[in-house]
Amino acid sequence: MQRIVLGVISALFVLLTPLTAFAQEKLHDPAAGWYSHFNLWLIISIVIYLVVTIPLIYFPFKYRRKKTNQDGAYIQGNTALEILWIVIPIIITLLLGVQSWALFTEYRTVPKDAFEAKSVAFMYGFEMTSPEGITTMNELRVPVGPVKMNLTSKDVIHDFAIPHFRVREDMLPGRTTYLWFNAKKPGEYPVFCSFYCGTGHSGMLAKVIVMEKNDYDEWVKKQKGASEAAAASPELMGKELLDKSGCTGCHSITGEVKMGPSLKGILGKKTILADDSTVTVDEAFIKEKITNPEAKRIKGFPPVMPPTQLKPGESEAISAYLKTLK
Ligand code: HEC
Ligand SMILES: [Cu+2]
Repeated sequence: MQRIVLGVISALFVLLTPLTAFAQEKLHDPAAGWYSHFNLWLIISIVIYLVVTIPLIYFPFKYRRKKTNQDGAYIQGNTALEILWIVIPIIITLLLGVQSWALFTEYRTVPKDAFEAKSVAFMYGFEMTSPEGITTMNELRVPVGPVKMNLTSKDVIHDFAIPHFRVREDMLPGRTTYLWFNAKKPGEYPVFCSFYCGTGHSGMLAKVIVMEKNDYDEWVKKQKGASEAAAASPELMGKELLDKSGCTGCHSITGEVKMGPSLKGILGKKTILADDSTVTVDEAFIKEKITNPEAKRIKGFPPVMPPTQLKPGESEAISAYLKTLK
């Protein structure tokens, strides 16, 4: 009997060791590690399911009472079986534990040469900053390769999730968290907020755009050129501010109504406030609306516009740009 037990245990080890080794080798990419991890759990779960379910169905037929007053067999226990069903689960649990730990470590250990970007969440959007200091809204461009994201939040708890890369991490006000992923193929990958954060939560959509290294470098050059041009012209600076401050996530400049009213032709327009009074939109109103949106809510829209802190001259630049939108 002992021989059988020992035989089964060593067979299990022989079977399972290559599996962990295989998983280890693929772990350079957390997403790939996640696949082998998932598959291992799936295989083990199916085996356990069958080991339990097949006898469960078969035994009631095989050992059913065949004559009335038939006595059941008197079974006192089976040492070998008991050892087996203690030892095998221990081995399986240890194996899954070691695997999980290895995968967790992979998720937390960022490769040294990783591209390092930053995202700050707010109600409702993601501000992204590239290592070169270029800020974009709800859109992050990265070159092919490992990417580390430093994450934080301006207001409430959000969560940065990229399903394609099998990563997600909470974004907490007052604390910086991180995640990393291996962006292997150029393309666009959706980003979601996966922590319910308020009425605009479902609209917190962004994307990671993975580019070839030289395409990325070219994009960086172009952005730098654009911000130099913007510094020379308030209209251009206003346009850039509108994108950078997240306004365009909620406001179109084309007349289309998104989360908030369109900003097209807004200057000089009469607007109805939540208390049914009417105001004419001028530069002072726009400045107040940006820094303290609470004060004058517009009728017919949810009161979700967040306050934005502006540097001197920025509100004037935004108004200058809005004037150009006829
Ligand atoms: C989360 C979405 C959101 C963001 C971000 C946002 N707004 Fe708004 N905005 C709204 C909504 C909704 C309203 C209407 C309700 C209200 O007054 O709060 C509004 C109203 C306005 C109005 C008044 C419009 C009118 O018809 O009179 C202006 C001007 C405005 N926003 C400018 C901005 C600017 C500039 C920014 C960027 C600094 C910005 N908003 C950012 C949602 C947003
Ligand atoms: Cu959110």
